[in-house]
Amino acid sequence: MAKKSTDQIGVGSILSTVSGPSTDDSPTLSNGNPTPAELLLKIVGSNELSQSIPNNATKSSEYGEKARCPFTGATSELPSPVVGASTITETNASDKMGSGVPPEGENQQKGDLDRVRSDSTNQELTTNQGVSVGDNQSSLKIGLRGPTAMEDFILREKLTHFDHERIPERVVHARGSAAHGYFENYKPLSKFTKASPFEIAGKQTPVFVRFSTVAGERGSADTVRDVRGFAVKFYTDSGNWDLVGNNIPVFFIQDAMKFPDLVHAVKPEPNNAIPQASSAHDTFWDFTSLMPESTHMLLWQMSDRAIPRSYRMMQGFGVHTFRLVNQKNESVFCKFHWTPIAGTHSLIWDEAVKISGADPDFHRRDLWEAIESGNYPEWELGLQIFSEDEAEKFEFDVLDSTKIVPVELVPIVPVGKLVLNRNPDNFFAETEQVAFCTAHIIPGIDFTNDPLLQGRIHSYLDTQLTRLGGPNFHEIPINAPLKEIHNNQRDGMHRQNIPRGRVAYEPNSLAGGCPFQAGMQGFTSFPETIAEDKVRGKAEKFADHYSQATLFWLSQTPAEKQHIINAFRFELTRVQTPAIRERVVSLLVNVDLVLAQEVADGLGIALPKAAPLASERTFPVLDPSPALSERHYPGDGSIKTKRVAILASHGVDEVSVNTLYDLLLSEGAVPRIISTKLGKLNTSQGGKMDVEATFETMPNVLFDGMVIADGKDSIANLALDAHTLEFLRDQYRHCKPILAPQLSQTLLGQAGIAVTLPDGTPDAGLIIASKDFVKSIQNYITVLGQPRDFSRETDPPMV
Ligand code: HDE
Repeated sequence: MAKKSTDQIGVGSILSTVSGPSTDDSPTLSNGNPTPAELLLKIVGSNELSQSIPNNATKSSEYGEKARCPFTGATSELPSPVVGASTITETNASDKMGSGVPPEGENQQKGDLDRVRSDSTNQELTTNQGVSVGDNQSSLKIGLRGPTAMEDFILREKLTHFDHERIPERVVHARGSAAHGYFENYKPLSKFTKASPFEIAGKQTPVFVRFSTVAGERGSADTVRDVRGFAVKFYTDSGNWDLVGNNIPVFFIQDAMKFPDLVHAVKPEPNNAIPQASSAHDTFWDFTSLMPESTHMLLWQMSDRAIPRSYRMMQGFGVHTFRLVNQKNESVFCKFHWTPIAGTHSLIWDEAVKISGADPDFHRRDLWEAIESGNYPEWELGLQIFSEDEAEKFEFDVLDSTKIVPVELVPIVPVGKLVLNRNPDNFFAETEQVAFCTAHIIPGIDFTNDPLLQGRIHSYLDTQLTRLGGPNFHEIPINAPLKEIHNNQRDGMHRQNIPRGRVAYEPNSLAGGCPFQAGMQGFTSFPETIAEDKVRGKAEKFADHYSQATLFWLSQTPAEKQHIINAFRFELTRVQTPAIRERVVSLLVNVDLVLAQEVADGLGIALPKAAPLASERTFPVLDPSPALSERHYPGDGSIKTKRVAILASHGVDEVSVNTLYDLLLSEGAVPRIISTKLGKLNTSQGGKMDVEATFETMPNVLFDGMVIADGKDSIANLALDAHTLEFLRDQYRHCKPILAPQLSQTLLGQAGIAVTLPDGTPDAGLIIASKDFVKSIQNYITVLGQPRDFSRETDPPMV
């Protein structure tokens, strides 16, 4: 190598960003040379680093058999931190730039929500640029009565921001409510999965859970008849895992290709945008009656499952068959089940309709209030685990989302519990901006070839691009994983992360090969063997459209069956086209003749012929499965969070009400004194009692139970307000427990309420207080803690 005339030759190249010296010899900086030493270090170091990776050593592993076990990317240590810097000026610190300390190997954007929570206590009002606002009352005008000045940047900023406050709502599941909490694992599941939440006994993984209705718009009522979404985001230490399920274990369709059709059919009709949040219209039933695979789901949707009492009281299901994969890369199939500790409870249709008017936020409020009051909702997670060989032998296809795996075939193994213990700070920032995605899985969980699931893997990420405005929605704090993000994805709308260095590709030598691929430590797809033709179609077993619908029907209690009949009658009566009604009943003929006949009678039509079957094969009729009835999950008998109305007026007996109130409160219920208007009631003892809510603001449907307060005058006064009778009638009709004093029997009679059931047997839910009032209350509390007893029901209702 020729000797350079001066050691400083080459410094010019260091000072320039174009071209460089033709040799590896680094120049030396002599005293007085103004070139920063770091720049030399960076340039020289980069060359050294690049030399240390002379070629792509692992390239050959991408091919053939070797590709089955992805390699860990080759890396090389940086000779000095400055080599990885974007700029040597990074150490020039400021309040804005931060400390100037290189965040080597770290993504500081990670972490909990503390980094973005804000509070304005004792703070001045500012603009979005942080400028203190002197006057937030008036715009800047030319004279007190003059026009507004264009230069009023404060007004303009405020209005502009306001003008853009809305984002598109979710295409489906627009209406929802969410809460934070954790999942706690019972014991290691390493035999089946390496998924980190299931690694260790007692391990807690933070979660954010959003419940939703499907069809309604963002402002629609909570208690409509609909499927409920049950979406869980696990912030695991190996990245985010989203289990985006429903409260019904099956779905309407078998293939993602039909999802837009289904949703267009159920959403408000496109010509007049009617009806809101309801399947009771022609297009929904037109579509489903032509899609016999939806029959099973339709039975669930017409059952009480579609009008839950509370988000806290519904099951959740992953719906699809998923895979679990263990460290040895062995895989089993799996179905996910969430079972509420409070039991599975529903509303009655008449009640649900009235709640929609009385409190459209019924479920949102219920979830919020339960968490605020420390009654943290809990579910147990259970898994049905089975092998591919077992699945092959089932009469149905486990890749068909219109089918369940009966628990009689594969039992549910409890693996952990979910607890929701924290309400969000801000609805928009958290509940609205959370982006669930079925493609968010972690090592240990994998997909199956369920064609519905396969389509979802695409759709959830795609939809966020419109809804959240670009590909960086993962940076929105509620969506950001707790695990650090390191990749070469760059730019896009609303980018917040500031990646350090000049390298945004892989392989590279200039960043020492980083970030490097994780190889077998990272996510690897289960190597399922598939050798098939490319074809549009479905497997033969998918053509069984009715046997599980029949199974569901036969597994219901008589009252549940009646509710299903009534729901079909209601929905189809709202349908205007007789041919559609008839076609729906023709599907039901294939499910059960009693069901079909009852629905046909309800519609005033003759029983149509059965809809043609899609397959010649005969599918087995399965024995009823009690686990499919809601009554199988009565809950723990507690009355925690149950709302109890105590109807009172002037002349109320203060002593018995105090006893009642205290006992209910001590059991965790929420008693409220209800009367005609707010204010104080004169008690029969000469005291005063506060009214807490009125008949108008909290009508009967908002309570789980009611008590008529004792006191002769109070009862007489209540009888003068027709709301009382309405209250009583609906509580009775909706099969809710009533505690009534001896003196109120005339009032009960006025409301048309008999003390015995329609069949003449005693009514366990109507407790006439005995002399031992405490015992009566205790009886009442026991009944209130049970699922509703439907024995009062008649069709049509007599009260
Ligand atoms: Fe969804 N679904 N879905 N879905 N889904 C969405 O994603 C979609 C399906 C479910 O609280 C959307 O972020 C397709 C089954 C829940 O934010 C969208 C198909 C199940 C939520 C979408 C299905 C669900 C959604 C709308 C058939 C139960 C709310 C906004 C291939 C297992 C999540 C969004 C939340 C939301 C697409 C079928 C549950 C458009 C294409 C089956 C709980 O991406």
